[in-house]
Amino acid sequence: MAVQLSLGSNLGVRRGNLEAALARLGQLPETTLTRRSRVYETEPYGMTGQPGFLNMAAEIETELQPLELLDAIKTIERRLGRRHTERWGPRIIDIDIVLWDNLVLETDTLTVPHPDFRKRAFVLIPLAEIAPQAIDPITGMTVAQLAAQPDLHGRILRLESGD
Ligand code: A4P
Ligand code: MG
Repeated sequence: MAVQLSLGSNLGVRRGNLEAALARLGQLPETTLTRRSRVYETEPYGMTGQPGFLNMAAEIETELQPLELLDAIKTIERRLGRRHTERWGPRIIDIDIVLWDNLVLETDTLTVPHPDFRKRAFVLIPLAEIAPQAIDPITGMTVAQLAAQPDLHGRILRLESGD
């Protein structure tokens, strides 16, 4: 199954954190990293006064079940040194599951599609680079259409140019 992910970092060697996360995602069982977007500097959203974010999108092909992938993602986040953080606060690495084919899932620990992705430029613009035709099963809109909305939060500042 093709699964689209959003990655973000605003602490430490941000570019290195993203690369390390991608490498570990590609090493998961029954999983291949199939696409990755460019890396963008983005405006922090949700909590002001925190360091700027680097964001990117990736696509994997996986046979894992959704909760298995979520567990694996949390392990990767911990291994990369992420500690408990405030909601919306600074983090070494954040990996969110954005879309999982046409799956709609709501459990205590996992909501797919990601509940807030439709309003986030820092998720949609990178994702539109690698999966513009992916469809949000809730609204029926494509990623390209969602990314073209005028009132998105967490806007793109520029392409990343080294930490
Ligand atoms: N969870 C539920 N659904 C999902 C999903 N689809 N993917 C649960 C991943 N996790 C999901 O996440 C909290 C819990 O959400 C997880 O334990 C999982 O069971 P977390 O990553 O531990 O905590 P968080 O990231 O602080 O919370 P949250 O709500 O995910 O934060 P957001 O909404 O991701 O916001 N600004 C810019 N420019 N770029 C950013 O990347 N990121 C945030 C984080 C704020 N502002 C930002 C950025
Ligand atoms: Mg998260």
